[in-house]
Amino acid sequence: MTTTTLITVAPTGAESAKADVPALPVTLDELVLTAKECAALGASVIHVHIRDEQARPTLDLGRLRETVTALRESTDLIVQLSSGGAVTDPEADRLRVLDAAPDMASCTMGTVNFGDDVFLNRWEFIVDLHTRMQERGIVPEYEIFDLGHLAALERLLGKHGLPAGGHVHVDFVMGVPGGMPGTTAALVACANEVRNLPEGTTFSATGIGRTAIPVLLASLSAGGHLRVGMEDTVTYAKGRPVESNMQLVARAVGFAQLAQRPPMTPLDARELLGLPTSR
Ligand code: KMH
Ligand code: ZN
Repeated sequence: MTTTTLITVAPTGAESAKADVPALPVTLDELVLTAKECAALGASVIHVHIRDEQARPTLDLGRLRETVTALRESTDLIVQLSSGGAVTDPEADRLRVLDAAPDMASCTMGTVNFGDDVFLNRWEFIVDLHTRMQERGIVPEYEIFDLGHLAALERLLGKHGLPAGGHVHVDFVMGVPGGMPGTTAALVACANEVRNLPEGTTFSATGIGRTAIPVLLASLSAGGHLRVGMEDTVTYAKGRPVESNMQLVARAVGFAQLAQRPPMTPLDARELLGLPTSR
């Protein structure tokens, strides 16, 4: 079992409105400040969704480029852009995210009901994302919302080869209404399925809403890594809104230390994920 923990912060997402969640970082300045704070606590990867002037989700390429540059200038975090965007984003815009040349991008491994919406990820689209990332040296994080998405990943790698860098890393996104539940049993089922993927495949996990803590504990005990942040959780405890992403990262770091698997440095995370060790 790995002796350290890769901690990813997902600070913003595309689902919460700033009006409902005032602590959500939506401007570039807010995002950079959050990134610095979370890096200081022990995060090594940042999963990024951006917002426009009105704080609405956007995949505007100019803003994405500016965001990648600003995060690189101010932190040594691994910058992972979301190619998932919002459920309303067209495929062409989601593919264009790669033009912002991040270190990593997400790649969701199948369609899933997403609350009252559908998060559409057609097979051809997944293949397109995967192969474009291979060509450009962008390392994917394969997002797994359901057990079948792992079977789809096995098929993808079998037909189209390993990702850039040669290492496979997946993230279990658990507890989305319409996806797999955020339970220990579901996490163990996924961890078992990971054994069918290339040797050395690593996983992180995040639990949406109230599944955050059970998923975090289950992932640590199963040898997995952690993703936390206000994209996934806006309530810290019953009746207590999250005050900042720092609060969630600090909690994850605390649990990781209790598990005697302290946070991984960004440099170690780069080595683990198959990224170049310098930019
Ligand atoms: N916002 C969700 C529809 C990703 O970032 O790749 C998709 C999502 C996954 O958050
Ligand atoms: Zn996301």
